[in-house]
Amino acid sequence: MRRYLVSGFLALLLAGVGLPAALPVGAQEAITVELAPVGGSGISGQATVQPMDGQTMVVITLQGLEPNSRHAAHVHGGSCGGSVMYPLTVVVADAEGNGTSTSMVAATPDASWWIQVHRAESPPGPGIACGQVPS
Ligand SMILES: [Cu+2]
Repeated sequence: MRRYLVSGFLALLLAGVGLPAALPVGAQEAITVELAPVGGSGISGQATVQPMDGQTMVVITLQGLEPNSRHAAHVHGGSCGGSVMYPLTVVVADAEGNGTSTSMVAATPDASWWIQVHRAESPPGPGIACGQVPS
């Protein structure tokens, strides 16, 4: 029985399951956060939240943005409308409107984290996509 569990786990690791091929030392399992449209924006995507050594790497990917646009992103506390807990790297869209951002946050994630991307860079304006880190 145990052997099956172990080999199943290895198969998941080998299959990638959205993880880097080799996790950095101290890395824990990555958490996927669905970023849903806010206010009928039509913008959605995902954030990958990867705790490692007391810090957290947050990688945001969004589709449907204006080409070559820039968007402030934050970890908000308690809800999309909560106060900013941690600023994140600005999301930059390419010519096809696909946006990415990679940040390191000096804290570990929990369900009080809501990841939100805003309409503009500065001032950020309203949220366009937001999602809660699952507990
Ligand atoms: Cu924000």
